[in-house]
Amino acid sequence: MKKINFTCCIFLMLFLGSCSPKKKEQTSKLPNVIFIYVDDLGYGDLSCYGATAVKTPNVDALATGGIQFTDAHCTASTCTPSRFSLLTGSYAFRNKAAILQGDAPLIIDPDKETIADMFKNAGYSTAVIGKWHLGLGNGKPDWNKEIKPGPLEIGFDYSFLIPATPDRVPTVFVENHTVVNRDANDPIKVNYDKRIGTDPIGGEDEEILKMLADAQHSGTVINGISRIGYMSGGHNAYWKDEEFPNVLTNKATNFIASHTQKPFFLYFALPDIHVPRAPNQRFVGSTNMGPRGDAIVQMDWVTGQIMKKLNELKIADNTIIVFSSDNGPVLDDGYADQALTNIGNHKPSGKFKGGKYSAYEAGTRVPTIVYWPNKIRPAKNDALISQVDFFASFAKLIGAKINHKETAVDSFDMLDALLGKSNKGRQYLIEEAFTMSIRKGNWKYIAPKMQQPPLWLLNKNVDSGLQQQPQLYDLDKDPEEEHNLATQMPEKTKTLAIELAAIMKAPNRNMK
Ligand code: NG6
Ligand code: CA
Repeated sequence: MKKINFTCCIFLMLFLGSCSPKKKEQTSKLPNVIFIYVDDLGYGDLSCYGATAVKTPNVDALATGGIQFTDAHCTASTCTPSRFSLLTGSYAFRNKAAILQGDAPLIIDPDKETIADMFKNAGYSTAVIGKWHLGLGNGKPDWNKEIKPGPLEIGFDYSFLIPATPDRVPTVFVENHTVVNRDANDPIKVNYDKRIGTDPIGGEDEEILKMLADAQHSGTVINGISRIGYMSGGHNAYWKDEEFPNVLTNKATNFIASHTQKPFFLYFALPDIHVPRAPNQRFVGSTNMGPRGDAIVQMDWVTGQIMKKLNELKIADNTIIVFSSDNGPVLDDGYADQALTNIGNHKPSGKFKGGKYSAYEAGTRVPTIVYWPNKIRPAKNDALISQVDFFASFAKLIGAKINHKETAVDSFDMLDALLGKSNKGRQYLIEEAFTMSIRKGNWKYIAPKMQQPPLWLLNKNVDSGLQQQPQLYDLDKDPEEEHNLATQMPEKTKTLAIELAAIMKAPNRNMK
């Protein structure tokens, strides 16, 4: 049973009234909430976070008009766990959520309340548009029939999905329970173990490929790009990667435009700047960094289109935008797309170490902006914030009550920090990679290796931060995590190891 109580309107009117006395006429309505969730965008990838090799004017406008966080984190340095935490308010390691294949089952229990349920129960229309990667159905779904459970069973009224990642089959959109443009005469089959069908695969004929790929990405070739996994059939349903910005932006702006009467929650999960990076022609060449840089510009354009639509509809003042990323940056993620060779002076991780897959700071410290025009005073904020807290924080905002014994067990109310009324964040924050880390103020402890990373990662030029020894860093003095103080400061190391173990063992509401 999904239990929800809420005392929304009276609370909200009082709350909003206190935020902005001049705008009382708009406060009778709960604010719309949009999460713009970018894929693999690093701390240093936006001009508002210091990038100069790429210009991101639309996201920069959110930053200068909103709260720009300097120490906000997704929960993990890969996608599935971070998304799991964002939607459930609980850490993914409790559910052993790891990167999923495209035919994995839904990993969120439909009986558990999600952030989408929370909004829906408070009267919101809810939608997810874009990259899902949390599994669909009960495993190996039949893509030619109704596919469920999925987002509609966990609180979303509408969904339009890239089912897993753009580099994984099936390369088709799923709208609500159905593959878009499915064709009974050309049934879709998906297989992650062996080649199926007669379509070409990577490594056979370079001529047909838009870019070369590594062995894992050399499955079925679709739209000139070889993918992870094999599929046959569904030719009418194939997406065109270059059209993602148009297709997804249209879906998002249509959803917004048709929900102006009632508050809405839109989880807009962009496939940029994940591989395969195949930006639309109009963004090609807009940076000197090749497709990865151009994909950042494309992502910025998409963000601008959302803003444009909100302004056109005159609902921008009643809409909160949360902009962030699901994990840190990666250059080579399987395709030869010039990301490494054309990087020049650009620093995707900013001044931090690591990136996607890594236990170091840039694995989870990601650009994070909260924008609510005329309601919050623009500022930078250095509070320690985790995306796992969005659930409890937005519950507070809209007056929804959470029973933390079973719902959003790791989520704390950080609303004051998110709205820039305070710069007090968490005392403790967990970072998940192939090991676990804990932040406490300026201190960071990285536990010795807990999992064997996949072979392909070991062969890559990625420092995943895994060591046999504990690591301790003072991020105030050493934000680059170069000087391991664990041997020098055994007591501090031990205390943090014990505190990490305590949070990992069970949710601890006293360790905020
Ligand atoms: C990895 C893929 C990588 C990417 C990642 C998921 C290989 C060698 N690499 O397994 O390309 O798809 O999974 O990225 O297969 S994420 O952002 O969705 O977590
Ligand atoms: Ca990602």
